[in-house]
Amino acid sequence: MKIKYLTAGESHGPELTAIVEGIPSNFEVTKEYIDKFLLRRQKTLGSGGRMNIEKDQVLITSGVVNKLTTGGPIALKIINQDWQNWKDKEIEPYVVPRPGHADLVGTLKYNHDDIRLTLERASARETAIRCAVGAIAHQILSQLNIQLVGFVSSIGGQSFNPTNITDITSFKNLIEQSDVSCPDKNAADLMIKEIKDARKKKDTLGGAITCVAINYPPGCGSYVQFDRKLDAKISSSMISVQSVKAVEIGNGFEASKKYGTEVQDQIKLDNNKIKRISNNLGGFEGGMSTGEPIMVTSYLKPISTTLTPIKSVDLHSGKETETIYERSDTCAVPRAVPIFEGVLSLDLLNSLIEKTGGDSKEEIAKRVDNLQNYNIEDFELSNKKWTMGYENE
Ligand code: EPS
Repeated sequence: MKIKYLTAGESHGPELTAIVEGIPSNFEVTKEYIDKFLLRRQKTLGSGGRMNIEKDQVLITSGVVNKLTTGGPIALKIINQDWQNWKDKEIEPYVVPRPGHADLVGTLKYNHDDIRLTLERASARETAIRCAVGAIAHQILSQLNIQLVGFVSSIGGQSFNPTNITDITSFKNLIEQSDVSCPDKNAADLMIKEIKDARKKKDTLGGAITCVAINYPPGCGSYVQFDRKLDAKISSSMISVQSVKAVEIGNGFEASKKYGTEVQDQIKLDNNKIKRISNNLGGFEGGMSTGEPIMVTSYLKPISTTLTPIKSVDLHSGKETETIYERSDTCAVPRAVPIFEGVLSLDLLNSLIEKTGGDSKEEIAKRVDNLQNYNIEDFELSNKKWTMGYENE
């Protein structure tokens, strides 16, 4: 791993913090770019009261000087505005775990005296700082001519599955203008209705977010060892985002139901450029990027805090009971898009730097440009008979 990062902070504590290590020098990284990601993460449709309290903005206190990365560790923080409401508060005991949240197992595992000690750190509030870290990688990728965009591809039973994304800029504008981060107006209207219905029913909803990266060079990741497969690494990162229960690369779910001849992305030549007739495998073969658009969909379960009580047990009295409602979102999917863009950007940037080597933008950019422009003449096959010799036989 070239890029490493850690986050810290409790949901209702004073602040969230991150340290990011391994970012090369001389890339532009700005507060403005990161704050735009944070603003998108605060989208209101489907959100609960907390998003009216927070005004997330990043503070960059190390590793970026005069808007350029130095190559040193980057330190970030976001102040929790809600801390003002919590710092002198007498906190009610929290003894009934919400099924689906970390409450029950976390309290058991860490032998906490109150469930809140678990939920404070397990909370998806942590995604605010992860989103800020990811925005750095996203901004750097854009300087290497790699564009990455995420959108909502389903909410509840309503979905939107575009077949081909060519004009990523106009797509991006449509996503940003949509209340549910879905570029298709008809699908978006149906999704909005789903969220409103769920709220009326005092329930919550999940959905899916698809991220697409264009111009990502071939040959990042590797088939030679299980832990070097880039699609596997990405899947693990996506699952680590709160609420995610499944990850799909390309059209993975549909592909599992079809014939091989229908699924493989067949290869053709366009002058001396190698092209594919489809992208069902989402830009990956053998754990390596192919140069085709990277396509990753993350599936989020509905939020655990439901207005309608559900069965649980009181961990203090030891009796069966029902959950007690605390303020929460109905559906966090519309505002989660920049988190996934950021998390995917981090894996893509990391793997790219592993492939190119280099410590500065100047070293890396040249090598990336070469990789992005490969063609049939870059192969050096001898086309001669050979034997597979091992000296110890
Ligand atoms: C969350 C519960 C809610 C969400 C929170 C995630 O917070 P609160 O308990 O303060 O109402 O709003 O998400 C955020 C605070 C955020 O910034 O995304 C949970 O339990 O996971």
